[in-house]
Amino acid sequence: MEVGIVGLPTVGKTSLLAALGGSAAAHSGGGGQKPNLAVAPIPDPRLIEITRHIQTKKVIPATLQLVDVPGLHHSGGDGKGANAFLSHVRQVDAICHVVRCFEDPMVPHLDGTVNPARDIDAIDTELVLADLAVVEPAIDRASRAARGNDREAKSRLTVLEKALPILSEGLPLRSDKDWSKEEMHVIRGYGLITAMPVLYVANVGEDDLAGASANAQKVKSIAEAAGGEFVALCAKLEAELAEFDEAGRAEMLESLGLAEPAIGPFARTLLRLLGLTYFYTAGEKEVRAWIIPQGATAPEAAGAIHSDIQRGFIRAECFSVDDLAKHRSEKAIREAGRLRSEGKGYVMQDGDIVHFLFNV
Ligand SMILES: Nc1nc2c(ncn2[C@@H]2O[C@H](COP(=O)(O)OP(=O)(O)O)[C@@H](O)[C@H]2O)c(=O)[nH]1
Ligand SMILES: [Mg+2]
Repeated sequence: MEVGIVGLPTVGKTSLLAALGGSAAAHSGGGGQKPNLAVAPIPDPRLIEITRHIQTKKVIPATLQLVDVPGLHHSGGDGKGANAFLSHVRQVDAICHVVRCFEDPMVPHLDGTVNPARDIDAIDTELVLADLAVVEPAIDRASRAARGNDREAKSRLTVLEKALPILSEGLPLRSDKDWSKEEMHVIRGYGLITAMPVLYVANVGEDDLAGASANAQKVKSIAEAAGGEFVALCAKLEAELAEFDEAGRAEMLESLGLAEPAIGPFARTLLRLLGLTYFYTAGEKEVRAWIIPQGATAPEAAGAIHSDIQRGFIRAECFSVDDLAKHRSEKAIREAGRLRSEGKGYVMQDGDIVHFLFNV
């Protein structure tokens, strides 16, 4: 799962990347002119539960890939300034829009004051312009190709011509809820950012960790109106937390009254936004978490591991993490009649632990 982080300069994007991806990410940047990358393991209590009962050599959590896009700011209207940076987020699964809510005289805001609604509008405008800068020339190309009776170009053109008036009105493509699956496929092919699901992050001060301030609540209501998700966190504090060892982190979390580092709620919210869910494989060699779309069938889940396993799928032997917690071993699960044998049509359930039987 890949996420592109956008927002105005100095709102806390790099701090967030460092917080979520661990301290190593914090120092990979420099000047804020190049995109920073981080891979964040997603904490998962169920992985811990599984390894309490199944001895293994290696535990592999699912990961979140983060790309931090620097320097988005009023480009002067043509979207081209933003475009150079945004090329790095055209293939991500979701956008994380960081909004400054914290007050700090040591970190002057580019526009003088902290104003979430104004900032969100500025970035949204940049993103719409950046998509327009893709759609307009694409329409020219597609219409030329369509004249040559290229069927595929014709259907692309139809989608682009539906997108153009939305963007021309200054609206994100996701504001139209009626895109079909085929249309979304075309849109994804062009990497149009305003069609991607969006998670708004209110970067709050240390005195507002719950996100109760007027500023944070403003972000929340904008997120809801846009059909997006919302998380409040303090990026600076989280980045500091990431520097601690486990014991220090636990102590600091407790003193702050926080249940867990922000990567937990951040990742869970993203999974919900994207309609994703987990399954697990568990054996002597490794215990591993996999992310799949909700509603994926057993062969589709197998395909997340390897296309060969999907192609040669015979059946899936499944039990749930809850079964394992209750019966404590695979043998006991089998004896209790809780080991299921599922076929091609089986729809994966969140928290299934699976052995795939296949034939290539
Ligand atoms: N007080 C406070 N400062 C923050 C917070 N988040 C980031 N900062 C500071 O704001 C400055 C800019 O942050 P940075 O992450 O580099 O912003 P970026 O330009 O969006 O990548 C840095 O000095 C951070 O320490 C926060 O939640 N509270
Ligand atoms: Mg930065």
